[in-house]
Amino acid sequence: MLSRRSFLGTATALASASLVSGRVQAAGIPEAPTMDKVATQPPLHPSSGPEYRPVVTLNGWSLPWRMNGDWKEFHLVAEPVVREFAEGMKAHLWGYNGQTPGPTIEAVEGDKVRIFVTNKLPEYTTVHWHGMILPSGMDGVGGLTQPHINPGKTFVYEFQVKHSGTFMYHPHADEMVQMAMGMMGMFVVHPKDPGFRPVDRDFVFVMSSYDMDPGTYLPKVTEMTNFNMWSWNARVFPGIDPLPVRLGDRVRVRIGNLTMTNHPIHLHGHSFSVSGTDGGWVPESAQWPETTIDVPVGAIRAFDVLADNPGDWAFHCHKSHHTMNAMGHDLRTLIGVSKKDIAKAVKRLAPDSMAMGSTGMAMGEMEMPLPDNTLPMMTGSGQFGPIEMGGMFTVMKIREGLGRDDYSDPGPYRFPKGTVAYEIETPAAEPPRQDTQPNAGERKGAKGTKGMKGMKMKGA
Ligand SMILES: [Cu+2]
Repeated sequence: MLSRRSFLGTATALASASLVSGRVQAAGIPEAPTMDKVATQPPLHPSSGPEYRPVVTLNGWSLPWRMNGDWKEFHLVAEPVVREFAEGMKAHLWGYNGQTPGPTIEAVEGDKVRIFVTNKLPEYTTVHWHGMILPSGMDGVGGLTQPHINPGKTFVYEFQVKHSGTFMYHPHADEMVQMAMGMMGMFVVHPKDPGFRPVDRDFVFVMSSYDMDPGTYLPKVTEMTNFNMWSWNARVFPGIDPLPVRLGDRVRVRIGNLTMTNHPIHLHGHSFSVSGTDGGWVPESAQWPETTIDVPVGAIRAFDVLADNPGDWAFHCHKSHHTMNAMGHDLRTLIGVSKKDIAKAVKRLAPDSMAMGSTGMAMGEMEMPLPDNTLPMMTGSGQFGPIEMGGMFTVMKIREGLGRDDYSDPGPYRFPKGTVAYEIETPAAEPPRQDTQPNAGERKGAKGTKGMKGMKMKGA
């Protein structure tokens, strides 16, 4: 039973707390929406508070909120989730509100946000608001700026978002494990002035990496460098949705990096400018043209591009191992090695086995038999054949006449007649060799040509 003194003490503490921060009591916890679809969800237009043009999270969604006085209230639930990287492979991870990454939080410069965080993980956690300028006690560093959020408990973060830009959230508690398990999300703060660098389409995603042996369901959380699943919003090609864009749209792409290495992200067919980082907006006078932007670890890069070139444009990490899936790792290079005899012997022991690599690794239409719950190292097909990609790869599809908020896949590009690279009948002349005898070039050249053709291994 409360004594009069402790009641008064509590009441005074509550009154002063509410004066300082507008602190709410447990009765007022807003509901926590969840998402079970892996497809990119349509933009969440604001139903209250200031107007803005919302972002679209690649293979993700934005978290709905409620207004409580002049506070925007969100509710994140940290919990175990199952995430499908692409059809055929699921991972048992940790995330927020049903998914990893967690939903994108959107607010407007000047908003007062109150974010409830409920912990349904088997260990304690916190949430750090990466890049946000806020009071130290709201920074979410377990032990340093707050007590940890124990399993079953709910904490409240309250702060005013003072700067527009692109930020992230992730735990600052058992960080190595929790981030390796997928605990992360993006936080976008829109400018108060809707006329500040407006765009027609605004995409956002966070990059994460995992080390998962083929056939397993859990990432190795102590891995430091040797990852084999390179994901955008915990999806890998061909599981990453395309970015549909209307011809002539001004497009922004915001990319966070919570992997353990940098990623040079490359867009084909366009020149873009880097418009922002997690530190804020890059002044226009300081921007320069790029086609690849390196996104460092623990950082965000946003670029703006005018989509003035119609077509299907590859959009990917330029580290070629990052556009491969798990099966592409720890293999010997066997180009030039004849494996005919050994292949026969191995086939007797393992009839599903396939000797490959003697001429390169292009597999054409062939698919190798796989263990359960893994993905081919390179896969996917387009209108002209195999795309042979995995990991951090998708396509920006620029088309005439898409609806303003239409993010459905417009299908393969219909190339205007005469605009696609084509084969000619006449064989090219042999290049002169400087280090061979007059007639040796003929012999070696003929062999070389055959070898190059063999690289494709079609029907081999
Ligand atoms: Cu990469």
